[in-house]
Amino acid sequence: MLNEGVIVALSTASNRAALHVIRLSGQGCFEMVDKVFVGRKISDIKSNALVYGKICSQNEDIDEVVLSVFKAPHSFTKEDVVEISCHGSPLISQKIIDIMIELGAKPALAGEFTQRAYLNGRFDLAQAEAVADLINAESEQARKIALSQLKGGVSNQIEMIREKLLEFLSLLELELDFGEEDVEFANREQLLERIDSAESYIVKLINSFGSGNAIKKGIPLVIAGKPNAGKSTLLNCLLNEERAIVSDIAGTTRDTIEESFMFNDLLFRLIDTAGIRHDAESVIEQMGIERTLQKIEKAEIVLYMVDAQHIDDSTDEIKAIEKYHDKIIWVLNKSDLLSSEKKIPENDWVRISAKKGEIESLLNRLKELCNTKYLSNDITISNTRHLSALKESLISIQKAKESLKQGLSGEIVVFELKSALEHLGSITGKITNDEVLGSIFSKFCIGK
Ligand SMILES: Nc1nc2c(ncn2[C@@H]2O[C@H](COP(=O)(O)OP(=O)(O)OP(=O)(O)O)[C@@H](O)[C@H]2O)c(=O)[nH]1
Ligand SMILES: [Mg+2]
Repeated sequence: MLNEGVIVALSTASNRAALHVIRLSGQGCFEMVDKVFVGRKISDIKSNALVYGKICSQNEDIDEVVLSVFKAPHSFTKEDVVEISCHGSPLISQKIIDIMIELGAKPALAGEFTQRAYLNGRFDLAQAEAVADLINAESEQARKIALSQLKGGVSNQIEMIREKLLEFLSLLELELDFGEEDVEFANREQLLERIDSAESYIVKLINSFGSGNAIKKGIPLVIAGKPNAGKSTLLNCLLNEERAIVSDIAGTTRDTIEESFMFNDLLFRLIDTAGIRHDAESVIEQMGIERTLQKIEKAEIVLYMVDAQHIDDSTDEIKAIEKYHDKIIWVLNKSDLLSSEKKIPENDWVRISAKKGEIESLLNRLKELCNTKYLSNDITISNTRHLSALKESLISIQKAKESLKQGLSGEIVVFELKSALEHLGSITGKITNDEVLGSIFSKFCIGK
């Protein structure tokens, strides 16, 4: 049975460390720990406190410990909670856990503490999911997004949209109740305005997923361009290590190389691609361009690189990818070899020398692009479950809107609105089921 009894788990990593923290939650955990704790009687403690003492079982001292005692409801789970900080030996912490299990505690399932916190109303489901995101955050920006979601950023937005729709729904239902008398309580124009506004909020949230998800998982940053342009040299320069093989033989990089790269508080998945070969045969050339296009399509940001001495040979490709201009940084490499007479296009090219490590202008441009693309203060979603629920609710809202416009029966509109509300409610957990909860919390680590 969920949410009942005392659960126990190691909340810190299990390898050797200065300390390990074992967490117990649930009614009766104080009495349970009291049986083996030599120090103050914790069931008598009035407020949240730290207590020093030792764990002793069957007349044998196990370890000196500090207990953090949290009285319900002033704890993470809103239940009585004890955290036992012992010496960080896997042997000691396991022994203490075993003792607690012998005394009647159950080993906690993955995410069970957070699940209890959710079930006890500590926060809603979207916030509970943010706890896992916060733990898994790999960059400063990912941490910020998770924290804002934990504080209720997404939840408040969803609630605001739900309220708009609920008011709308109640007006329509009232009308339906008086159906026989053919009254119209709700002004159709105003209803449409209201639904339009709900729709635009949902669309905005849906659109935020692209950047939110990229920030969470690592932003795909593709280095594309012709063989020998210096793509691998740039990769090495950005990573500050000789990761990719560099040579003056065109076609050195055969397979895509992918590495993590941290910059401007963001995590990137830096991808060095095989240069696009331009063969004499135009069909093959076309294929090359197609491949570049595919890579560019999938990327969030593209560093399109050209050897400054051969910029004139890249006209076709540049034309083909110009429509992706918003996510391309045009990079003119080998500027150290450029003679002063060489004419360079006026537009946005950043000039670098990857070989000499002169890439400041590129980094500045990348920073500018990231600041506009990823560092907004808008509410951002980053969870695929939220995305699909929002998409489903959008479909229903659009159907409701269409029915309203066509003057169809209020019942149809009501049906679609209820469906939209259900989908929105599933995000914050207003409407949910055990299966969904199981799948969400099983992704957490044990002890959280
Ligand atoms: N002078 C000069 N040479 C460079 C610069 N960047 C790269 N090179 C040289 O250009 C050659 C090709 O560099 P790579 O980094 O292997 O080029 P690539 O684009 O990865 O080539 P492929 O893997 O074949 O597609 C090497 O000999 C590099 O040393 C630069 O800024 N200045
Ligand atoms: Mg290469």
